[in-house]
Amino acid sequence: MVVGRLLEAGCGDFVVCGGARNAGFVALLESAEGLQVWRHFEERGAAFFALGRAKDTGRPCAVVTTSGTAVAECLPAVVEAYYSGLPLVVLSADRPERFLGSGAPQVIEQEEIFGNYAASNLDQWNGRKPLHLNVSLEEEVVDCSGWDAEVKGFLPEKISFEVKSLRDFLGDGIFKGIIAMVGGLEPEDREDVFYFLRDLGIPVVADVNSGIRELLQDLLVSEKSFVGNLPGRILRLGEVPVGRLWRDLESDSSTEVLSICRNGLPGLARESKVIHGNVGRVIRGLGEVDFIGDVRDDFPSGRPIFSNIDERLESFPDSEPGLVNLLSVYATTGESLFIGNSLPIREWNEYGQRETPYARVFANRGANGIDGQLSSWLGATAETPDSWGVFGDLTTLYDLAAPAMFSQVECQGRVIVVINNGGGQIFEHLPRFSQLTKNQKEVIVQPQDFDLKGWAIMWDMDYLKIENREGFDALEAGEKALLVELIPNYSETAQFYGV
Ligand SMILES: Cc1ncc(C[n+]2csc(CCOP(=O)(O)OP(=O)(O)O)c2C)c(N)n1
Repeated sequence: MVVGRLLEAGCGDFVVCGGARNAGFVALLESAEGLQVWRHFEERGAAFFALGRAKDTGRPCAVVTTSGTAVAECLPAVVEAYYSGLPLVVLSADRPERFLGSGAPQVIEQEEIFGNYAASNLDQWNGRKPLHLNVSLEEEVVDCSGWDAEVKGFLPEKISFEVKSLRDFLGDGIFKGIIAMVGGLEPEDREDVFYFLRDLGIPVVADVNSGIRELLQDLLVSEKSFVGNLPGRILRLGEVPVGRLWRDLESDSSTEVLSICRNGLPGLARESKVIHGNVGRVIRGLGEVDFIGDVRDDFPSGRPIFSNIDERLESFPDSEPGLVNLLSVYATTGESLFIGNSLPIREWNEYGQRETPYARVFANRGANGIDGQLSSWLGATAETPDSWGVFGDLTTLYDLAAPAMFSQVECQGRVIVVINNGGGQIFEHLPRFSQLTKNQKEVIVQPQDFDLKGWAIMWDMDYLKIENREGFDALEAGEKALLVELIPNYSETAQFYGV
């Protein structure tokens, strides 16, 4: 029986969506003890929630759907899981084979619907990408009596990797002209990466979702130090870095790049090298490196750029970067932090505080979507009190039903911050944006002026609107989730960015 086989593969976490075709699965899962079963009414959010569970636990989590478009709703989360190398499972109920191609209600081509993005054979699944199990079922009552659910350990296939290219890349131990760029890291890789970089002593551009940005203090440089002055070699560790510098590498192939990452993808369309493996294991595999020479004389000190940023933050405290900076200080009090895509993660990297590490940090950087962000956050922090999530306004509008999970997840001290800057303001930063017509700009930015208070009432959240620095004084999380609508001062933001 397929559910039993999933338990053997280490999957004990299920997000079950309603439907008649999958009623047998529902009955079975609801009757079992020792399983973690969540309920949701919409599959897109449920699949992202399951993705978040897999991020949190490092183990597979399955979303269970009925037949028809319900299965198709899981595609965005499956794609995200694929690029993040996460074991998201879709268990879909299908109508019996004789219905295929008939056009009968809720009958679609479900087999292999996720194409390359998901494995479909449990026996050959390596536990490092999504898995889709599609099961034809009659609508029948399932007898669950005497079922003893036992979840086994999760043993993803070990990726074998080589470290020679890393050794060659580091060369003779004089690390002149090398910098490290650290993208999102799995929690288990963080310690190895931190000590490795500290020993190497090379400059580091680190994203907040690396989880070690604030620990690297002395080595940390702003990526702006490299504008028009690209380093000779870049060692990328973890997910694809968020900032501009990585994108600039695309058009300049004089910088040699070596990536060490879990999905084995270069993250660049031009020539570069990749080691496919768990970053921590690859680094450990390198063993001792002879550290000779001193890189400091070549060190592009980040200090002038950081102090220039700090000055501007002080001059424009109610600008979007100013408020994000203050928010980043408040968020250190939380047990976990999820940072949404678009400007939130970029602004946090550039303007977030750099002194105090966050207990746990998450982001969805596999495919950089703005969809399913709140659901992923709730899944990743379902059991964590004092969880902070920070999202853009369009990102939030995309996932308005996510709080349907509030009744099942930990809400004590939960703070959801929506940076409501009236649309997709990231596009204002595009180089060509100013040349567009007013209409073209509106189509791209999708300006909106919704007041999110109504949304807070709908899902029974506490609500606080913050429009300036002083507004933070009233920020106090309680038993219920707190929605903070953060509204940056438009003209200060424009001045901050020198527009
Ligand atoms: C699913 C999806 N659709 C579209 C995009 C393209 N996109 C990137 S950022 C963005 C706007 C995000 O707006 P908002 O959430 O308000 O954040 P802000 O840019 O203001 O920080 C869009 C539409 C995407 N990344 N993912």
